[in-house]
Amino acid sequence: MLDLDLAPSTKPLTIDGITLTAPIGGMLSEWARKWGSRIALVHGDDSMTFAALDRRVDRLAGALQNSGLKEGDRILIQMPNSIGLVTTLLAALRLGVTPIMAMPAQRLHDLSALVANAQPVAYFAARELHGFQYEVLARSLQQAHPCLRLIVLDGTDVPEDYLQLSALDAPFHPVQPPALTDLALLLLSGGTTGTPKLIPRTHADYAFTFLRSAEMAGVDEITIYLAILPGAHNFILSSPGILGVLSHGGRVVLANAASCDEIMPLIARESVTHIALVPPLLRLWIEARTWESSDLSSLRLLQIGGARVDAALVKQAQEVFGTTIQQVYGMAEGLICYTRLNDAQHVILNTQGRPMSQEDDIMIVDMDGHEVAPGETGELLTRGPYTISNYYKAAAQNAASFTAEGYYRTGDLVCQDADGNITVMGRIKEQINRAGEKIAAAEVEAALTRHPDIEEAVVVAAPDPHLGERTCAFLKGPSRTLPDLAIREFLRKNGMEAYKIPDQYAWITHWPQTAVGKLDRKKLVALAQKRDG
Ligand code: AMP
Ligand code: DBH
Repeated sequence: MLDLDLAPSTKPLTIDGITLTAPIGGMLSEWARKWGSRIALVHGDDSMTFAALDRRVDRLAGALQNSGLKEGDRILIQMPNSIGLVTTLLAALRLGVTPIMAMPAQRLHDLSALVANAQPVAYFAARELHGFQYEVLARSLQQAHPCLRLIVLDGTDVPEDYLQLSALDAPFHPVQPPALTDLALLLLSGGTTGTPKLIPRTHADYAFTFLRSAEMAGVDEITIYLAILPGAHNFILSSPGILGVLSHGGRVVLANAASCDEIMPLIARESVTHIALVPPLLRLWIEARTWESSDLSSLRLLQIGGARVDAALVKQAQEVFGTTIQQVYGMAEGLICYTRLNDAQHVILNTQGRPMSQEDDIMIVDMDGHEVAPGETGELLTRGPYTISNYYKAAAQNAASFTAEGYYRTGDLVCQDADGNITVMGRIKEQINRAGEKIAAAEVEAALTRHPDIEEAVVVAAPDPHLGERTCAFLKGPSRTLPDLAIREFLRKNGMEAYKIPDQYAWITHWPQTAVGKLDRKKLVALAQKRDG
């Protein structure tokens, strides 16, 4: 017999005990039915209830429909933390349009590569953030990529030929909702190659991610989550982040400043209970508490993730903030590991927790791909119900990033204790993790060698007390007199994002080599450290 109530595309699906009945855009309507009059979002003096959010997302989806966007199209979203970011994302999902989630710090170089690959039809940005004008970026992007038919800027004083987000308002003509297994959104990977890779996440796998994550972080209706790192980051969007908190009736406070004298009073004012930080920010916050005296007693959980953290820093954080700490080791490709809220102290201090699903299938392997002995260090491979098995339109990279059995090669060196807890020991990927921002060495090397006076460039990560890792560029070339400042300026002028510009420069006459004649990056790291001290 035909089931008339359920269109085939919305058949429920269960992943590891969590039953999903609607795609993400439809889930919002359920949340609005349950918690309609509660506050969902706060940004500055603005706030929005769940019911108002649901209505706003409908009107915005209607306006997007009116502008000619349709199911299967892609849009590029590069918005700071704001109500506009959340409504745009959810409106796209409701319409079956695929958002590409770019970080506010990305510039022409990255965005151009993404647009060329994914061919989005629209670009959404703020007018301005921290003094940067996105209109200029929008015009350059549009000039280079005619696929971008529509530019929408959020904020006052929007140029006439661009649409303004707040003006986008039209009745929504409901569409056949996407299937749970359909592509929902494209996230960006830090990656190790020249251009950022796009990570295709489905409604089901992403909803599972934020629903299970909300359980892991003890989120409920009285949770007040403060998002200060970019909402386009998987950690902040779904671990449990913005979506995980909304899915449990909690409130999300949106902010963009990371400076302690703005954020700490905001925590007090909004009675924030949950917050996620990267280790370098945590260090700053601990230092700030020696002079900053806002009442932070509302805090219940401090999540730390995105990069390696010292046990000593975690301990200090416990003492200074008096809250439960949760270590989070995750990746936009899927797998998320958490320390559990009731884990023993030594687990919380020294490990990055264990996978959030029993269906996560992990394997730790040596250089030859053989599983290491228990407790030994090797590369982490992972597959499971919410981990991708290919990047979006990246055939060449897929072969290198996934095994024949469908495991994602994380490039992370880890070990696992008898209880299953994972500790991240290092990385085999040629990537710099600078304060949680992932930088591909290859990309910076390619940009450096575009300078006429630089023949060869090798970029490595050196340990840094403030950044976790800093970017060091080793250069070969005839002149060797190029001042650091000139190189920085060259990179900036060529559209490189500020956080990717190397922190340290050194000229070299011979590349150090390993026993088998390969470039010895370890030696370069040692050199970078020596020059520093
Ligand atoms: P991405 O693939 O760009 O989402 O970046 C994910 C990568 O960030 C992981 O593969 C790790 O290298 C790193 N990472 C994330 N969380 C942690 C953590 N808690 N400790 C150490 N490294 C981390
Ligand atoms: O670094 C990451 O990509 C990350 C860290 C913590 C992540 O994607 C996540 C949690 O979901």
